[in-house]
Amino acid sequence: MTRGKVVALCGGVGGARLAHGLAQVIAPEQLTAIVNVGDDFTHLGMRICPDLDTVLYTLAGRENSEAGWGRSDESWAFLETLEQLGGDAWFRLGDRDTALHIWRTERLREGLRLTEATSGLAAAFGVKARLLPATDDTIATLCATSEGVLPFQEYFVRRRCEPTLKGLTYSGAEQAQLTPEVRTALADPHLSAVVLCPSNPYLSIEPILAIPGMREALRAISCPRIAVSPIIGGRAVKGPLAKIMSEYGQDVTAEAVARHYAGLIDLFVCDPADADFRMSGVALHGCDIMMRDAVGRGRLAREVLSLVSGGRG
Ligand code: FO1
Repeated sequence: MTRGKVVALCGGVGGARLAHGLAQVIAPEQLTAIVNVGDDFTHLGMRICPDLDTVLYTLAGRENSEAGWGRSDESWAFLETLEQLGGDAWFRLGDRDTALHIWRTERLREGLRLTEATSGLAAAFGVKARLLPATDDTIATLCATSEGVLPFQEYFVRRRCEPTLKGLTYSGAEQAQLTPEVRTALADPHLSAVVLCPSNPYLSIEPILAIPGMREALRAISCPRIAVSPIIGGRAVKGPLAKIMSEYGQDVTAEAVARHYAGLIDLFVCDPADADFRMSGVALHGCDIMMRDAVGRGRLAREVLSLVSGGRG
């Protein structure tokens, strides 16, 4: 197994699960997760960072694995009371999760960067892998839908992705800066692999790639850059990806995802049944990419990193 550094670009559930798998097969200190912030929003006066929190809880083994978000050992007295008061309860915030949002909001208000607040949370949860927001600046994914432009969480949670999606913009991405920690991680001389995790390419990975300098940084990397398909046999493993891709006019195929990453990857890992295409500069690797449990996460991570020892591509 590689002794070098591994950087994982991840978003929600799929990304968190593969990051968890990677942290099982290499030393957590070798792993850096660069996480999407386009889903973040301020709600009920709290700064909420769903993808950072999903990766944090999953790496800490504290995730709510049924829901795919939030944490285990949760209670709901806060939200029940808020609902009784007629407050906004559509975004399900558990009591313990809410304490994390309040703690983070206070740190940000005191002037800490999101990177620093996230590092404090990782330490509090005993997470040794490095957890980095892609930027400390604000990016807000906006969804142009048949019902007008909706902020991401309004589309995704409140409206349950029902409106037809016509377009996505990553508001603030052009002005956002990669953090020094992200630049350092991508330029690390001991970097042995970059993994684009099986998150939604449009919702979770694109808001990272849209930050100026990110694509150039990926292109300058000489170690293998490996993407894992979030689609198996024309069906998204999780979430609304299939719906989004078809509304986006894309084929709902692993091939369409691979082509979305053209120029940024050397290897594409997908189900053997989906490895029926050719793409110049990209080597396909067919294997079972379903992560059904913690063992499955480790197995896929081992499979992905086994491609690294073979060198690039
Ligand atoms: N997703 C939902 O579908 N419903 C929820 O009520 C919900 C609450 C929630 C609370 C905290 C958190 O960190 C995430 C939460 N999510 C919820 C997930 C989140 O909206 C999305 O899964 C991600 O933004 C997409 O990657």
